[in-house]
Amino acid sequence: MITRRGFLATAPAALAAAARVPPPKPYGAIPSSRQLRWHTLESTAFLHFTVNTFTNREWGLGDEDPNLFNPAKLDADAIVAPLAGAGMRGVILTCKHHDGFCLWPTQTTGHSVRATSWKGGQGDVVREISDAARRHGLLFGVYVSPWDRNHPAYGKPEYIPVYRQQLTELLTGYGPIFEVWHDGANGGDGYYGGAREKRTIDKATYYDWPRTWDLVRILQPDAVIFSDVGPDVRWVGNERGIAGDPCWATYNPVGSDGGPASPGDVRQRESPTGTRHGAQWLPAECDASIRPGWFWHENENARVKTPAQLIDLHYKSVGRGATLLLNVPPNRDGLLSAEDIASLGILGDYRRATFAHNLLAKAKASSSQVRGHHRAYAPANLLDGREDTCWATDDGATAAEAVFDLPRPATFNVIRIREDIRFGQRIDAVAVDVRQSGTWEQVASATSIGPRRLIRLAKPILAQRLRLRVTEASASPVLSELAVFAEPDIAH
Ligand code: FUL
Repeated sequence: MITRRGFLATAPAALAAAARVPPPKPYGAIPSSRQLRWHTLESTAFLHFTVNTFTNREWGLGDEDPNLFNPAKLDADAIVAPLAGAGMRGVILTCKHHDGFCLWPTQTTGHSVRATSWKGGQGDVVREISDAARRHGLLFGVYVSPWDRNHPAYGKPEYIPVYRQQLTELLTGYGPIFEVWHDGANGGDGYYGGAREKRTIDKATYYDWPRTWDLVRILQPDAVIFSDVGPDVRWVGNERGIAGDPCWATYNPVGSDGGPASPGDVRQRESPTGTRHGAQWLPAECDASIRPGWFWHENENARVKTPAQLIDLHYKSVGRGATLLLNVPPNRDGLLSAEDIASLGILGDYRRATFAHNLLAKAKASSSQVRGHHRAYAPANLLDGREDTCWATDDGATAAEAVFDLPRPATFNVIRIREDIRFGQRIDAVAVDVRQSGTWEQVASATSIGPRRLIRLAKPILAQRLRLRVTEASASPVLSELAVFAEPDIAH
């Protein structure tokens, strides 16, 4: 049925239901199933915790007395609960940072919790945090620094099996792991078993990364692997956690000298934006700390990011289609500090209050095109709250529009748009209009969409009729959501 506006009405009867219309062919690189799951997490938390917490350093030298590590009141539930409350869906712990101290009772070195008097040498921080994560519904991930400033063999071939053994222990002893984080910082001064010298490694060859990644695939096939260059998730290229605009999920990493890239050696200027039409699906992860440093320092208690700063960061990371990895470092007691908990609490309140209800959910949707006139591709699918249903056009379309009529006017100031990324990143630009006194007025526009784009308007808008326009696309558009929300006052 063609309506007065020339759009296809999407009432069930108006669209064919019987004959199957094949889905569009995926465009370019597409996400793996492990990446698809990771995209749905949106925000995750980082816990930087080790001897540095007790020495007031950011990078330990590797000569620290393990006994310095004594988080006497460690309470993993008290750490994880505020993260869950803030909307974090996973947590990654620094099981070993550059100083080499292992937070679990590893067999690979004596430089671990076993050498401490904390819990009589019987403690295991990885066990406590991973168990608590599961109790609170969060996935658990591991950061294991390749650079080890304690180990005598670091820089020599004998260290590589040690690193792989450490990974093996972590990936076999602590249940499902959702992400394995390989830091790019590598080589330099260290204690190295007493040698106290500078050891430089060839970043491209020393670790033989492909073999280590194969090991991760065997031990935890569902885990995504993070590094500057993936292979599943890329570093966003800055430690402020800010994604580029645009931020493409596709990427062709290039080394800092223009040659091949490797973890720790990437030309950072392209990391925030990725590469339009890049050969790999390699989405950005935005790591940032709630404090100036990655580790807890008493003198930074007054410099914890405010709720408004965290909310702004949410829009500049999650809102640009990346995943946020927000570091909230435990203190010397083994707890989160009150300042951090307070900011996280308001972030959680804000997220719940803002994103609970799509104000467009009850709108009537119509569109310029529906793929094969089939209801499986109707614009009403944008409103059903599901990421596995879509509005799609016929092949060859590079622009399209959908109109949404609400039963009564609604006020909103946040817009969320998602592509159905199972079909690749197809859209290059969109605009959103509202109908005001008989004319369409553009209120927002964006370039990259991918898994998600959040647009926060400068002021709330009252409207009963909205229009989403795909203004540029490299392949026929396939979208899974349009939602609008009203921010609560907490944000201001
Ligand atoms: C960097 C490290 O050197 C920092 O200490 C921190 O762990 C950060 C997340 O990654 O490369």
